[in-house]
Amino acid sequence: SRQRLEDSPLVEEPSSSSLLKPDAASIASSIKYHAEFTAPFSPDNFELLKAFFATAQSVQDALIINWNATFDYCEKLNVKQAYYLSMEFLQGRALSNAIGNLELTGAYAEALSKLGHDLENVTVQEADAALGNGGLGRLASCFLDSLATLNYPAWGYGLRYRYGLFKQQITKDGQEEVAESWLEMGNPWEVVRNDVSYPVKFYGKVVSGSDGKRRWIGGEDIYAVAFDVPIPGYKTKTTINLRLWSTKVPSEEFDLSAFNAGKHTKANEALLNAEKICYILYPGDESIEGKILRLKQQYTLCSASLQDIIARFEKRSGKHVKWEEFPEKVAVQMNDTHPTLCIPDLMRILMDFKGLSWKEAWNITRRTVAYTNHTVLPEALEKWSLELMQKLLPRHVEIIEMIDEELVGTIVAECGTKDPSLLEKKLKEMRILENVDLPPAFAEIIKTEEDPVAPPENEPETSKELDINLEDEPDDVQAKENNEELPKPEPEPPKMVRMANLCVVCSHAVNGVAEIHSEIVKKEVFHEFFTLWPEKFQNKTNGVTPRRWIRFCNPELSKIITKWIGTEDWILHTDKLIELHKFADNEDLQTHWRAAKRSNKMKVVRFLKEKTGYAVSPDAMFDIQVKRIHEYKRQLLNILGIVYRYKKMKAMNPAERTAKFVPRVCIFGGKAFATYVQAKRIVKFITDVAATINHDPEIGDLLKVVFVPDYNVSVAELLIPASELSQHISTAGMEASGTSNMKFAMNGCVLIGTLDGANVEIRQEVGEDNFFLFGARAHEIAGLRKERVEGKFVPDPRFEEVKAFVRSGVFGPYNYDELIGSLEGNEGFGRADYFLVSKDFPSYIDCQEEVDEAYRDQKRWTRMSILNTAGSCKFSSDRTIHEYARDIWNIAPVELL
Ligand code: GPQ
Repeated sequence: SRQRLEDSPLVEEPSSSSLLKPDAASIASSIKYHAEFTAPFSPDNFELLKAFFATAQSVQDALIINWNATFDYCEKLNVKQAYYLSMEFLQGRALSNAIGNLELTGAYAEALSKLGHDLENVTVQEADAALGNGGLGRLASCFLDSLATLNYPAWGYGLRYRYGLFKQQITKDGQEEVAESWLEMGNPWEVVRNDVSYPVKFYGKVVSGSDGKRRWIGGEDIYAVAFDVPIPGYKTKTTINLRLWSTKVPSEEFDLSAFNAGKHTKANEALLNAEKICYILYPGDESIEGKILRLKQQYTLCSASLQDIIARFEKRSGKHVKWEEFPEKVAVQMNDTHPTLCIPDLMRILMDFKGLSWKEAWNITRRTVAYTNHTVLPEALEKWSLELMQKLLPRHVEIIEMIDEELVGTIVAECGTKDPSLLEKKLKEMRILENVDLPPAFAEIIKTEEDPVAPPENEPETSKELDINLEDEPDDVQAKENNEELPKPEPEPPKMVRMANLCVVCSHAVNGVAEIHSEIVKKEVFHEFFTLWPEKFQNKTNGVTPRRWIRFCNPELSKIITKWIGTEDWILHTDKLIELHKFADNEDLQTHWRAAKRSNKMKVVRFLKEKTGYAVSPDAMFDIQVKRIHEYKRQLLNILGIVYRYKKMKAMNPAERTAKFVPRVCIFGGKAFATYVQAKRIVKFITDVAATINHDPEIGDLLKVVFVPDYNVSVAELLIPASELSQHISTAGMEASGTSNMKFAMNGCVLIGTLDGANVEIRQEVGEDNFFLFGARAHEIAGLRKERVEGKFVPDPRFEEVKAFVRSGVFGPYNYDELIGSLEGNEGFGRADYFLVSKDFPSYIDCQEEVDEAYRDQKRWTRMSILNTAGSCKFSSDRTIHEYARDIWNIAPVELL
């Protein structure tokens, strides 16, 4: 049910001027105005960077008008609103997206040309907003675009990191990281709200007040300040808010007397301490580093966002706040476990400040929050040291302990005590606290012969170690001294808080991000919880916004699609793309389709030349793998496949070679987590293989390998439209979903992949004939690993041949022992090929032969390409967002007219 503006007597007619679209002349004068008055550059030049800022400011004016109107409207209607809490938003550039969504691209191009500038040259001046690591952050950004486009009352909440994801440089040693400072020149898209700021407390202690209420006092207080980024929807006035928090201290904290006494550093201590919380995006892509700063970041996001949400709820409630109605006005979505602290924090605020009972607070919290899981990698399931958390957030730990105790009660009640080992197993798997004694009330009932939890004999005194952590500066010397002095008792297993368990227990909905992933979540990762509460578990297959990922990044293909479908409605209703199906063999369409691809390839040819110096042929097949570098994503399988191909080529004469192989440009891109040594070796190996092959005169254009430095959203927007084959080749069961696979399919790219993540659904939608499938299935993986470890696996001779070839030193003097060794045995560098590269290698290279064969028949290939676009309609984030709104948030669109 759509609530429309005209239904509401409270809202005045919007002024007619805001309904009119500005023409090129008025845009040009607005740009000129901003060039003179607001662009942060001296008046004596109107160069490109200044043109960008002035243009962005003029767009921002329009966005703010719509932002205000959307805000006022939601305020007046007081509808239920969804809040997407995420530690990452990978927004990329905003200018071309904003003018595209406002349908002003043509007018802006004309206005700029009047001022002597070219729109495209201006848009590339913008630095990517890289407040995210990869898929998880980009998903959050696609969701914002869909929420605004579909007129849902929703906001995003995140942190305003001063330094986004590092810039990657490729040198002779592989990857090097350089700090990225996207705010250096200023950010035209944000509005600082100095009046919207909240205190956030750390450390201190909890005491009981005379009223019996718990009070968290002392410690250090910092302030979170709101920076609002307007997010425009496509073809709608709705402009939602991405509220990013920055941290500071109030000016009275500045120690003036210390400064006057010449102690300048001391005077600034508090400020620095607060500000450093938002210095850097934590590079935590699917790995968890137990760092205090990260926990401070997470709590800042949760605490500030909840205070803001609650303040809004109270304001909109008027005089009589009914807390039981909170879940009817507010839905909080936790993007993975990073914002889990909003659970105990909401409980805390409701009980300690709003006077609610435990039971009332619990019911409200449960009905409000929901959790999305994005990974099944065990090392990525967040855990925090209980002790550390106790120091930093003592009141929250009390609440978490209570929730854990109630959970133990539920498990005991459900399972009974007749089968102690079953009960024990369930408790071990499900409890929020790990390696912590059972609450006293249960210790007696469940006492078994071999209680795995040791009784609390002496207080584990690790405060020394803790202090080191808290200070963020490990004092190795001191720690060593300590160790030497102490006798060596069995170390107690560390007490931990399992954030995912806390999320599952307290959320009313838990979802995975692709069908196969959601099944693994139910059957494996949270199996016991699923047995207890099957109704909580859902699937929400990811999606990507067709605005950024087809319409704006691939205008040429978009034009063709619009022409053949007969309308541009597909941008909002991607199911219309299915109509392309019936033209898949049409020669006229095929010709235009191939021409668009070629023109996109030409842009990449120029880009690669500029960035890497390599000249590649646009006539070769563009074969691309771009994503974070991770062993489970198996860039190593891809590059070893290329090495195999190269070795075969070298053994042939030129005529045989050209007859056998389709010319390919194999493109890689992606960042490795700075301390992930194996991932960095993979980058180095790829660049070494590239250097050898690209300089081999015998090979020429038949095979080129390029590692694109500093892969980011903007680079993706360039590469994806030019891609013909794209690789999504993770070990089955390990990639939760993947989202670039969806973008590639939309852009008429054929996928080679395993049955993993969203590949499974993509293959279903585009048709088995239009997807190159290979590799072991998810249910086989455990058995295959066991076989490997037991030494029963016999590798394919072609794999042995490739390894020997690498070891022979063809790719340079660098020692690849660790890299290649990880694919073998169990000793030395041997890691028994945990990701099963050797197992899938033969089926992968066989499959690559099929790819060559298909590509040789360009009609067949173009048909496959068209059918990929036609079959990609399910993967619009509009579909995903409608499902979240309906099944989890229970919110309805409100459209401003
Ligand atoms: N993902 Cl847990 C990330 O990008 N970072 C993370 O920290 C976690 C997950 C990805 C995941 O690997 C992909 O398979 C998904 O498509 C993506 O999240 C969005 O769900």
